[in-house]
Formats: sequence, C-alpha cells, structure tokens
Amino acid sequence: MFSSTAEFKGNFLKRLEMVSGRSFSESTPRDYYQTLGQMIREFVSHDWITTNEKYLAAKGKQVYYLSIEYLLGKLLRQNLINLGVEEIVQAGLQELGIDLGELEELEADAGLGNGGLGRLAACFLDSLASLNLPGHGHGIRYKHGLFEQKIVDGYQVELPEQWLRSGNVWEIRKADCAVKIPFWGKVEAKQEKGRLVFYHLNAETVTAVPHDMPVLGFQAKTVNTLRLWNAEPSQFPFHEDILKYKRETEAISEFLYPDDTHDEGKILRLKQQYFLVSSSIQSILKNYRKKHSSLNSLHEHVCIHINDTHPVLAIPELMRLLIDEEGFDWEQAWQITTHTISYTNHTTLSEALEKWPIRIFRPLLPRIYMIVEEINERFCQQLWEQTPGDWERIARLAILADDYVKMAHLAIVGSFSVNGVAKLHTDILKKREMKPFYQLYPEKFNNKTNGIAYRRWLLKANPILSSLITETIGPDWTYSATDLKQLLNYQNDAVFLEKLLKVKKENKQTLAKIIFDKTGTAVDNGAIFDVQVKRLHAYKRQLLNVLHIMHLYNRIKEDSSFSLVPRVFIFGAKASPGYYYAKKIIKLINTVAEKINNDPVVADKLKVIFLENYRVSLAEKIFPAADVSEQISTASKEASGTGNMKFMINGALTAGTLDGANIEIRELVGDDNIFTFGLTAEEVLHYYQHGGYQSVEYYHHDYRILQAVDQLVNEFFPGVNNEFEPIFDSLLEENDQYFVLKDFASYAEIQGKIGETYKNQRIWQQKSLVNIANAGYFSSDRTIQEYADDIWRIKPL
Ligand code: HBZ
Repeated sequence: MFSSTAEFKGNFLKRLEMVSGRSFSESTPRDYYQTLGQMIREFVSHDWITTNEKYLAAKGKQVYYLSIEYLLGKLLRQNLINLGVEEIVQAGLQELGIDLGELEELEADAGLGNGGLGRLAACFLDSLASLNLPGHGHGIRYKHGLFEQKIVDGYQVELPEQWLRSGNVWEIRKADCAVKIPFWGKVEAKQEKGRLVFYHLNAETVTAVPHDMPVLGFQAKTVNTLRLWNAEPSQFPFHEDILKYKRETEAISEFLYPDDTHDEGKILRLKQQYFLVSSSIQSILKNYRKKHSSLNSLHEHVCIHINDTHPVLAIPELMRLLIDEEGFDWEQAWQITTHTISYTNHTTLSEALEKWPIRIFRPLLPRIYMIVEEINERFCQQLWEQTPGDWERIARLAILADDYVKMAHLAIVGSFSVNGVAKLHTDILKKREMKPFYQLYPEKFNNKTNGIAYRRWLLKANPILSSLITETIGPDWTYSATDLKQLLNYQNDAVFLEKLLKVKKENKQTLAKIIFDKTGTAVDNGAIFDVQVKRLHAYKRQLLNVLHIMHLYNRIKEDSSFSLVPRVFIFGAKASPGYYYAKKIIKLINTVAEKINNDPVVADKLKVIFLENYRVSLAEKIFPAADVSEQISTASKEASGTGNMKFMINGALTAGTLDGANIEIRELVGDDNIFTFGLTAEEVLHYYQHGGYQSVEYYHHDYRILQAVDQLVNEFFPGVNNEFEPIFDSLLEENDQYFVLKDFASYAEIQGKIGETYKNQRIWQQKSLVNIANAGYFSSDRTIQEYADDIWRIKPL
C-alpha cells in the first residue's frame, strides 16, 4: 500500500484536503478518520475488482452466507492489520501529530447483531477471506443496530444506536443492482401451454438496494463482499397513501430486533426475513445468469447457507424463482433447491425455535405460503408412506401444524446439511431435540464446532501478548493458529512465565483505568479479575454468579479474618428490552455492586463492576484483562458459546459447566487447567424428563443459599422494596428451572479452588499458558475449512 511513512503522509495530506475541503491545520479528527478510511477502501478496490472478476470467470463453486445479523464491530484497525500496513500508518500519523487510537475511537461499532450468532457470522466472513475462499455475505443494512445500553439508577435503559450518523466509509451503494421484493396481494393460477402459471397480483413492492462492504482477509489477495440490503420505496405513483407506504417500507431496514431468543410473531420481523432472502437470492441468480444459460446445475456451482432459521424462506423463495420465473417443474426445482441450501442450528431452547402464525404468514407472502403448503403436503405424504396411519408422528414432524409454520422443520426438510455448533449440541440435536428428523435423514446431520477470528481477538485486541508470543515462537501463529502449541515448550520457563504475568498485569491495569473512568470505582490489578460478559439470559445464570458473590460478602462480614484472595467481579450484559426477568438481574447486579463497593469492611477483598453497553469494541478491552472466564450456563442450554474461546486464547482460565464448547476446551487443556462444576447435560435432561428436583430442599439445607436468597427479599438491600421478588420466586415458587441452587455448592467449591490456585502465580501462569497454547483449535479458520470441505465443497479459486 505504502512503502514508507513519507509516502503515506504525502498521500494522506493530499487526500485530506479533497475529503475535508479544509487545510491540514483546519481539519478535525473526523476528517482524518474519513480520509484514512477512504484511502484504505481505494487501495483495496483493485483487489476487490480482481476478486470479483475471478469469481465471475471461475468454474468452481461459491458459497453465499445468509444471516439476519452481522456483529462486525470496528473495521479500521482490523483492515490495517490485514493489509499489513498498521505500523507504517500509525507511525506516519504520529509524525503528523495524529493518534491512530483516537481515530479508532471515532469509528462506530457496526453492531448489526445481538450476540453469538451475529458475531459468528462476522468471524466467518473474516476466515473465508483469509483462506481465499469464495464466500459472500448477505444481510440487512439496519439503520439502527443493537440498542445502546445506559444504566440509570441500576436499571437498563435503551437508546437507539446510530452507527450511520456520520456515514459508513466502508460501503459502496450499488443502486444499479437493486431488486424488487413483492409483499401482500394475491396469487392467481392460469393454465398456459399445458402447465399452471402463477401470477402475483396487486403486490406491494419494496426496492432492495445493496450496499457492499469489502471483506479483507489476513494478508490475503482475496477481497470478498458483504452485501447489506437497504429497503426503499419503489416507484409506486398510484399508491393511495404514499407517506404510509414510504414509512412502512423504510421500516423494514430501520431496526435490528433486539431479541436473542423468541421472535414475537411480529409482522415486521417476517418482512425483514423475506426481504433479506428474496433480495439475496435474486441477486445470486442474476449473477449466476451472467455465466450460465440455465439454472439446471445451480447446486454444482452455488451453495446457499442459512445462519439459523431466520433466512429459511430461502427455500420456498428459490423454489418460487425456479418455478415461476425459470419455468422448472416442481421435481426439478426441488432437486436443485435441496442440493443448494445448507443450514446451521444455534439453539435447542424451545422458546427460540421459530414458528410463524399462518394468519400472519399467508396474507403477507401469498405465493411463498402456497409453496410451503406444497412442500409440507409432499413431506407428509412421504411420512405417511413410511408409517401409514401414524398420525401422531406426522403431526409432530409436519412443517405446517397447529396453525403455525415451523421454520426449523422447513429448514431440515429443504436443505442437504444440518449442523450444530459444538459436539454436545449436535449430539443433543441428534438424540433428543431433532431425533425423528435425524432418523429420517441421518446423512444430513453433522457437527461444526464454532470458532473465532483469533486475529481480532488476540492480534488486534491484545497487542502486548501478541508481541510476546511472536518474540517467543516467531510470527507463523498469525497464519496458522495451531502453531500456538509451540508455547507448550515454555511451561517451565520461569522467565517466560514472568513475562506472561507482566502482560496480564498491564492489560488489567488498562482495564482498571477504563473501569475507573466509567464507574468511578478503583480496582486493583493484583486482584483476580473474574469476568462474565454475554447477553443476559436466565439459562446463562448470571444469577448463580451473583448469589455466590453475595455469599462471599456474607462470609467476610461474619468473620473479618476470613481470608479471600481479592476479587473483582466484572459483568457486561444487555437484556432484551422486553425480557422482564433479565432486566431484574441487571438491577440486582448493580444493587449488589453498590452495596459491596461502598462497604469499607470488604474494600480490600471484593469489588463488583457492571460495565454498561457491552459490545465488540468493549469486549476487545475486557478479554485480554481476564483471569477467570465465567461460562456457567445450565448444562445442555448453551449450544456452544464463543466468548469462552476468546477468554481462553487471552489466557483466562474457565470456570464452567460441562456445556457447549466448554467440553471441548476441557478435552484440549485437560482437567487440571479448567475448573468445571455442576450437573451434566444428561442429568439436567433427566430431571426435565422425570422430575425429582426440589429447589426448596437446597434452600433449607444449605445455609449459604438460604441467607443469600433471603437477602433478595428482606431488608438487606435498603429501599428496593419488592424489586427482587420475581427472582426469589423463580428460585423457590417456580422450582428453579435452571438449577441455580442445585449447582450452587459445586460452584462455590471450584470458586474456592480458583482462589487457592491463584495464590501460586507460577502455577496459575502455567495453566494460563496451556490455555493459550491449545486455543488454536478454536480458530474460525479451522471451522470454515471444515464447512468448506464437508458441507459447501468449495476451494480457493
Ligand atoms: O449462537 C448463539 C448460541 O446461544 C451460542 O451458544 C452460540 O455459540 C452462538 C453461535 O453459534 N445464539 C445466538 O446468539 N442467537 C441469537 O443471537 C438470536 C438472534 C435472533 C433470534 C434468535 C437468536 O431471533
């Protein structure tokens, strides 16, 4: 890009004047940011165009990843790192008196996702490009990403997020590639030349305009595309209420739905889903048409991957386009479609399995509904032929049942691959949640354990640890994550372990400063930084963590000689705005923090911090500073988790249940280098099936529990009235659905062990080292390579 800082500076200053219309002395940091962003994009455009030309000419297969969410975070520094110019740019700017870090602060997080699912999509794009694989993302260009969280008086308050306020330097609007999406209206079938032809009449059309963002791989020539669709009014001169139409149209890409579990059956959400799917598939086929005269062998050249069921309408939409626009008959279209679509499941929580009321679905998408009906009919027919008369089985597996469209059923029936996101999760899908489907289509089911873009989470987020690693084992680990294993040779190297400790302390100091600036609470970097950052959800059991903190507090208050290795408990979590219980837990964490942080008796032992507005850019500052990673979901509930991997690669030790990918972490590091506790998934599922758990017994028989649980509703927290009664009730009246009390004792036990272990810093650093060294497995490069080999069958072009 630039061979010297002088060249960079020359280019930068020249462009600055063009971009800002001001002289250097008059321009602002935002002008600098804008200038630098444009320079990078321009620099990349050559490779971007070349990549696209190559894709157009190539015979090989390509994958399109459809996701309703992409949680990208900031892009500036990552792009500089990927291009290999971070140092030159940083130095050049410095000579001009500009701090790159400050420019980074000006960039808004692209927060077009809720949590793990959206972040996974972003990590996958990164790995696809880094592996030079032909993989394109399609999503929605939400005007407002996930809400901004403020904590006011301990409560979560949501503000609209505004990432586009100052524009988005990374995107290019492609108005000429817009497509039209039909909603409402009615369908008429006519006999024409011996076949039925379907006409969608009186449809209200919306224009989908793509905004393309380049996706750079690490030191790779390939520049892939993330295509985000914006909803805009079509030419519609005769519409009776033009303003209403405009408002309703633009609403489609206005907001990301902030719910990471159940879809509430809102019509706008269904509109978003169809909008994404129809625009993506129309654009995929248009592009395909440039090279192929027929869509006959689409599945040999194209794979369309759906990230959870949100884009599952890709199946009937592809059927619609093949039949209505291309003239295929049903069997041919079905053959192509079911060999083109693959599907990832991210959850077994029943409340998260999408289903749409037919009364909403049918009028909004009349032609799509007809196709779903036909898919369902043929599928039920097939079931009938297998087990005639078994109505119960048919009703259980049907796509349309009880006045609903069951999206997961449609996804399994209409795709050639169904994968879970960690070994345990895939096993549960096969053996329990989707057992009858697994019996029907065993060949479709497979596991792809999640991974992370480790260059962002280590190289970018933790530059001082990265330097230490490179200094020790050379730079190859930045290409090949499993090279981190070489660090195992330093397990007994006192000098190295000392350096590792120093790095951690420095990162903790940096976080301590952020904590002080944001909360006014001073924390000591000699304390254990014990961190739980993730969406707030009952199954993730932030409550177990809090009750244990309350217990520690009680212990110290009762016996001031009680020795405790000082701890800083750090939380970050957004709750879905409508999730009443989750919001109560946020209030509880903040109330406990207030009490503990203001009590001089525990001041040198305990601190509780809630960092507001947890997001990608804040996460990058937290992971490097963590000693303990809290991954304490009720076993069987967390499909995989990916935060667990980000902590691990930054040297934190996991305190976790045998859930999701924690199990695979344990396999890698061995029992001695992880703290596991609690019920197994088997045990939890057994209780759900057969009963036998009485939470009240644990309340009565364990004084630690009784004391802390009572404090939720007695005068322990002054002035909160009945605030925490719903939490108290969930534990006792509602028999503690997530086994918080059941797992309390074993959790407290490993927490004790953590304190003991931390006292010997050498041993702790050794364990930390083993975690870092084995984290290479969780690179999303590995995950993507597996998708590419086993599901998509794609190769670098
Ligand atoms: O997907 C998460 C899983 O809970 C987590 O265990 C896994 O590691 C991760 C990646 O595979 N699921 C989500 O993050 N789900 C959502 O964010 C979501 C968003 C919108 C919805 C439903 C779920 O309508």
